[in-house]
Amino acid sequence: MADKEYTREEIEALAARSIAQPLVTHIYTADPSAHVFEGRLYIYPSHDIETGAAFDDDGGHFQMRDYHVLRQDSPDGPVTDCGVVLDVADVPWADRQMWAPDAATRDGRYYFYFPAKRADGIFQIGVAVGDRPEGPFRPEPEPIPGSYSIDPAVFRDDDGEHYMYFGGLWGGQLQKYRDNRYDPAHAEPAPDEPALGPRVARLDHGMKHFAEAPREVVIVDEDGVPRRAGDHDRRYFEGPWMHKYQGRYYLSYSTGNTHYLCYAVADDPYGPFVYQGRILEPVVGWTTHHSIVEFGGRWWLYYHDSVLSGGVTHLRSVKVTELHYDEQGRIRTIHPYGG
Ligand code: FUB
Repeated sequence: MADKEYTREEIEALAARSIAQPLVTHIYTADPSAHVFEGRLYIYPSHDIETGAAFDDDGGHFQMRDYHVLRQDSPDGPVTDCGVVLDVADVPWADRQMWAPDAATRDGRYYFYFPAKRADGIFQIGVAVGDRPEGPFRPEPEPIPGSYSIDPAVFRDDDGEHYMYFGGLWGGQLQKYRDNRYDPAHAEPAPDEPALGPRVARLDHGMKHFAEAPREVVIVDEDGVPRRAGDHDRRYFEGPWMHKYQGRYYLSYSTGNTHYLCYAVADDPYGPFVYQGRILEPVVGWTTHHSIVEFGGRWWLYYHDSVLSGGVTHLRSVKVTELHYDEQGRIRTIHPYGG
């Protein structure tokens, strides 16, 4: 998971060819979860920092400590940094590594969901509550019971029910779970075995608990065969996002070590999801992570890359670009540096 080295000339060329610019440059931001609340765009990102932590395959160099919220009146308009909305020091159960968050609203309250490591090094997902989309958020004293791993993404269906999709491999620890139980001896399945999928659980109406045990989401090919664990170009790795387009459920995600954003479609929020293709080709930096939101009758991809930091994987910047569908509802692949 070490950085790819770029020369200054290479980075300058990539910056010049970039299809979008960082939303903000006074801080590093990543893993953007964008929502329309009260008619405006609110973006809930990770807040990347440099701590000097050593690189490792478990993402030990991602040592984020707090969260900011960004706001826009339109995707191509100015960005307001609403400031710090939650700090690890204020979360009784969390010790470190505040990774990719998300937010949702119900009955006039706002719920901020975030993964963090407990003192024993195990990731769980917490929730903090506020009265405004820009926070501040007051954390619950304990993580969400039954939650594990990273990258919560909360989707509101048309009937008002909310579903949390979550999970990430390697540093995200998803490979250590089977049937919602942790065993440090578990690893990724063998290459010819079915790949691990993200997990989904419906939230209860209080928004602080699962209403059911998390289920594993299956991604299949057009013949209904589950993706294999060795299919690194297409198997799920981390960063789930759910949106609905023309009545169908679109699950998008990162393939991790092959650096693609891909998607799969289903008729049910639990799946199975049929693999469709790529949304975004690789960006500068090891990770790729996104959200998809409709605003003003158009669709937008919020994503990140590491161009601003000169290619430093754990110092990323959120960007936004328009996303297009063809007549069959297929998403057209985006090339972040043109071409
Ligand atoms: O930002 C830390 C981690 O990197 C996220 O949780 C992953 O999705 C990846 O973007």
